[in-house]
Amino acid sequence: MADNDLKYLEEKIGKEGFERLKRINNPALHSFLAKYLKLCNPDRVFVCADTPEDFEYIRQTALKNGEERRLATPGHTIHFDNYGDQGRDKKNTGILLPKGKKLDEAIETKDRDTALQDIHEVLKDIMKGKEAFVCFFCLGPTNSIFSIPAVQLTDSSYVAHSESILYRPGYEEFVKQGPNARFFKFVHSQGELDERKTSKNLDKRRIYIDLEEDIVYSANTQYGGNTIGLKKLAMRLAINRGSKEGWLTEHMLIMRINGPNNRKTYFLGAFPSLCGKTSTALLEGENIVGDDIAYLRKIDGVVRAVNVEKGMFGIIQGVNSKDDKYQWEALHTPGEIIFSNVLVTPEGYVHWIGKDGEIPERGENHSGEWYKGKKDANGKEIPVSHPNARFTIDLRMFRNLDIEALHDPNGVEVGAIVYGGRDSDTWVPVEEAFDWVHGIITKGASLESETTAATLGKEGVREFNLMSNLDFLSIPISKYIEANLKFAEGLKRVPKIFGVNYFLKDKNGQFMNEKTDKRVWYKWMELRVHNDVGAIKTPTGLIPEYEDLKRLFRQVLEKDYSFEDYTKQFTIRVPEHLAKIDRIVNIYKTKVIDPLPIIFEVLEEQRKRLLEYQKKYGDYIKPEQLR
Ligand code: SPV
Ligand code: MN
Repeated sequence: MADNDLKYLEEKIGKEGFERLKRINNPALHSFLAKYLKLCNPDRVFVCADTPEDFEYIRQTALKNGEERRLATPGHTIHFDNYGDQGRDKKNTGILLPKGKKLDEAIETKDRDTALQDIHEVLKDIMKGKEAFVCFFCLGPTNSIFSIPAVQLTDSSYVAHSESILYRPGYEEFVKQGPNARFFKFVHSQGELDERKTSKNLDKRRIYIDLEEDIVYSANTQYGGNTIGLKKLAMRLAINRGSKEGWLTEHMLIMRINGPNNRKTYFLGAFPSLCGKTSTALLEGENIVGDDIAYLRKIDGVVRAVNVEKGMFGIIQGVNSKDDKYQWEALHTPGEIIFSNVLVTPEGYVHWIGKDGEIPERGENHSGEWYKGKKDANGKEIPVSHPNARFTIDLRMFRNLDIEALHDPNGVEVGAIVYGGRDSDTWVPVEEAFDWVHGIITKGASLESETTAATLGKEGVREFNLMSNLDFLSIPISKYIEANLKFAEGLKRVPKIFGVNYFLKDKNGQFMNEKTDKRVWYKWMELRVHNDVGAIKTPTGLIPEYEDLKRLFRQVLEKDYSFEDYTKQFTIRVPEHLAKIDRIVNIYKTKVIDPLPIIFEVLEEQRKRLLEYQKKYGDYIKPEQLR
């Protein structure tokens, strides 16, 4: 069998590429590649061994075949996805479930046998006439307990290019690990393309995750969230693997908050898409380590985390020179950046929703030729860029990258974990949980968010999204929560847990905070991690004292923070909290298989506290009433 695979690969790939594969002593890898090259049947195969020439070849191919086009700024390119392929396709993304296994209803699944047959039919000869790329990456730092090698087979030079920006090269890691590599595998084809070089057969879009073989299949789509195998597709495989081995895969940013006297405290943050995650990771005055996915392990009694990636697939909507200094600067620097689904002007510059300056009169965007006032087939005005338009960039292009932390094989010690969603009316801007269990249950496992453009479907609907990880779960919800709860057992230092809310609105529907206010919340949390400031106990957690915030607003933002603003923002909204508990309890009772009793216990304790306080202080409790 192994000999046959090698023989086939040699014939199909040619000498140079084959020699590269042979250097990796791993029959399972060879047999995987032989199987899927046979099935997809490309005309040519390029094997990437991570030399500078290899990466240049991928970049040039993306330009040559029109998946990307050059922009005016050197190194910048534009890629378009099909108008109907602008976000993660939840409906067609599924975990393959063998007969007899069950997952919660909120997790999209497909019958494994049927789906495998289906995807093999879809993939048959799908790469005919095309070139395939075989690329090797390492999830997490190389040479580390966190490292997971991964191989990508794709016929999209855009996908291969994006991954070379986003992930650490992994060819040498494969060579080093040889037969011991327990690697993830990704097969992707963009399928037939239209004249704009976007995937045409969206009706045959498939994203299937097979946990049994650690393979993800993706076909007839280009949007990064559906195709960049190492991102959200690998995340499902990693959640499954981690759950068996006692470590966690989280949809979390990693950042360094700089405390007093050069103290460095590392934070993790979980936010659903389009809820300020990237702008938090790039907070002015602090340092980014990662903006999307983290692996967490317990090492020597503390929680340590790594960024799975080395680049960013960031949302560009709303990025402006005032609120997003580092992003603004990086996006205007020559260097390797792939913009996707933004407007390109005839001069080769880009524009997006919420960018500084005038909206250009015309150009080309995700809808094709675009002019101000253009409407779609349903008469809806098409904005200058898609709300989920993105940019792909190496983190090195950010001035505030903590590069040592990024590549530390041992990761960083986690001081705090922050959960936040798009919540117009319930949570205060920042609140500390009483302890780990209270935080995991009332913050993480109770996370809700009003929907955004990052997934296809209606916007603005409040949805349950525990730990902002629901879309990526590959194990039962209860098992996932249990793994989170247990994670703190036996630790000598337990990270603090906080909830934040950047989206609180007043009665008139206006946001109550400026975007930059979050800089203050993080400085406050940093001080709390080290017990440097006090806090006010409320029925739902611990909130800041006015004097501390007032001082921090002055120090960080040079702003006066009024007692009136503080009171409005930090008023405990009892009826909204009670309604939230009702919603969450109902979800766990009706939608979750075998819910953990501790969830109800902790939520009921919180309800009891809220009712007691309500009796004493009324529906809306001002912080000063609790001091
Ligand atoms: C997100 O939507 O959470 C992202 C982008 O980070 S995607 O790759 O689409 O998941
Ligand atoms: Mn994400």
